[in-house]
Amino acid sequence: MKVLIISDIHGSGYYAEKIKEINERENPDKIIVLGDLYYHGPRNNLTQEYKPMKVAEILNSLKEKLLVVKGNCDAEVDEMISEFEFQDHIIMEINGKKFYFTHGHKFNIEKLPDENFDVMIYGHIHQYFIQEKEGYIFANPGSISLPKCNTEHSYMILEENKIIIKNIDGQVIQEFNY
Ligand SMILES: [Mn+2]
Repeated sequence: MKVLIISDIHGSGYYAEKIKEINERENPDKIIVLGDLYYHGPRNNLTQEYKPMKVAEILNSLKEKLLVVKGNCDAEVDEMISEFEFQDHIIMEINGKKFYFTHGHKFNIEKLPDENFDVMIYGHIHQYFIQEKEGYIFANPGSISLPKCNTEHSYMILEENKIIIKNIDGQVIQEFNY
């Protein structure tokens, strides 16, 4: 199974359009969005071509393969424009490993949930990384639209036994085999 992971769109119509292009180029079986879909939040600047409705339209067009977890900037009213559910977290077996997907403000590399997992994937910090710690793997796709600390606009691919972070042009930034 090939999975595309996107996080922290924060209302950018421009980068939502990029998600459409990435989906066409990568052709994943599933797309998982790790929260913070429509709003910029009080601490962030407006994203490029700030247009929450356009983000919703593009994500709705991908709903057949889309899974979404709720971020700390996502509101109840968002469900009215979204043709998909916002889940607290997602646990899924992918290519033989148990993955725990969450936004990252509640659980992360510093704070583990009660549930068992092999790999935790979360967004929220807007900086990509892949790291092993105490027998677990932790990884973050970064933010597609609002990268922080001079990182690139990025996304993640899970394929076979690989976790791959790519920039929006599809160039590999970091790759990890488990
Ligand atoms: Mn965010």
